Amino acid sequence: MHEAASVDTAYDSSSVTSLFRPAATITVRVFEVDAASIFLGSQTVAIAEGGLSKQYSVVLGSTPSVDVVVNVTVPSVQSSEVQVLPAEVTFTPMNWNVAQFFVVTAVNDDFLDSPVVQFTLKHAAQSTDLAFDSTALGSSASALILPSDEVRVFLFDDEEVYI
Ligand SMILES: [Ca+2]
Ligand SMILES: [Ca+2]
Repeated sequence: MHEAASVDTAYDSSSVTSLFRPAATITVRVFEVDAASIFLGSQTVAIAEGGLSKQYSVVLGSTPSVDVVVNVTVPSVQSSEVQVLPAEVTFTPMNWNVAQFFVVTAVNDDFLDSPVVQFTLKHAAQSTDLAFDSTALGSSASALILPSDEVRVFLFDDEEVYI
């Protein structure tokens, strides 16, 4: 009885209304589905020693909230065979839909490496807008850079083949 009386006292007190204050309501947070995307304009590039440079475009598919840096990585074993400039391009919330370009040039050495060498340029993006950050996306990063984060390079040698 004593305990019941105590409960009754609580229900009869002025604190009753405080139990149903707006603080007891549920807060619902809706996260916008961000269709962040980055498009590369080519999947393959063919270059030759002594030949012209080739370029391919990169552009964002949606507006980032802050700057996005897209970089390109040349395989280390090919770093003396090919030059890709610039190493990175920066998109801002203002110029995100204006294409920028990576320029690929074969280094004209005096050695016969192989009649044609194939390798892959890898691309990644960094931003504090995490929807545009390859590292932050982890396994979902493959959906960020489209149609693929790789550009295949065919590098033709111009040295004579002596038999
Ligand atoms: Ca050469
Ligand atoms: Ca060569």
